[in-house]
Amino acid sequence: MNRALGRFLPPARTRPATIHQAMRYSLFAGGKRIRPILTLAAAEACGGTTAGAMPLACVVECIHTYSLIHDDLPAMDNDDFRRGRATSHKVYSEGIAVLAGDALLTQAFEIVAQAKGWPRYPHTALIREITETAGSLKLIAGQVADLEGEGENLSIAQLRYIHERKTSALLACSVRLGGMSANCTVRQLKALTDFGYNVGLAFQVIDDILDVTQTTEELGKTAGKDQAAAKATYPAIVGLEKSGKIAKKLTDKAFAALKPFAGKATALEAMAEYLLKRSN
Ligand code: GRG
Repeated sequence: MNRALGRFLPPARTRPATIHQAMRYSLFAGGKRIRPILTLAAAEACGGTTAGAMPLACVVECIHTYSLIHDDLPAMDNDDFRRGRATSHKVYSEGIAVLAGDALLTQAFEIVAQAKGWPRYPHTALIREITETAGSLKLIAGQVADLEGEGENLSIAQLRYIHERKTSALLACSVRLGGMSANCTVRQLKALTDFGYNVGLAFQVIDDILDVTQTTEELGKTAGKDQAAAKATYPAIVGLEKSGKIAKKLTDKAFAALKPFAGKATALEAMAEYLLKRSN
């Protein structure tokens, strides 16, 4: 994964070196690579190959890293610590951090252009999938609702709206792109969508639990931020125990979605289990 990402990005010394170093600084900071692994696992479930899925796996990691860099900016979540190191704007400057995020998002589309394209999923379908996910109806919609929800008493339905967009959309897109790289059938794509949707929701519930129960060192990002920012979360609304049960129920739904793969989605199953039990 790291080798592939390294090959797609301009070398660190390419002029202007600051921006290429900043892109690499955040991309190779030690993220868990959950989304690209989901892409590779989904490709495997649909009979595809790692080599075929790798460009699209790199695409989702570039988009994810861009969103983290921008989310950490003072104008957004204002965080100094991410992936176990100082955030991009702390090391480089706010201007360079904005540009590093922009450059990673743009890089994602260059990588799509280098991907093969498949009979059922030509480049137009891939680009549409990615723009719908990263655009103002999903990822950005989630971030807007998250910002506007700070300090508000949100209902569970409003919280679900945020989680579906800011978190679940990119996880669903990650598995869908994996399926597309294997030229998957409509039925397989539907199963992957259901899996990604539920595993994505579970992921955010667990993330909110970990924000309360883990330390900054364990997380590699600042712990206790949700309470400090008066953010609505499942633990804040229904408590830690019930939040754990909700995450388990969503994971069960994700497992159920894999039925059509008849035992061929073992890597996706392993990921769903890991995401439920993770500690960072
Ligand atoms: C477009 C600025 C902008 C934001 C879009 C995705 C997003 C909205 C903001 C990112 C911050 C955030 C709290 C997202 C929710 C998903 C989440 C918990 C991300 C952290 O993902 P991990 O744990 O991180 O997979 P690593 O560092 O391991 O890759």
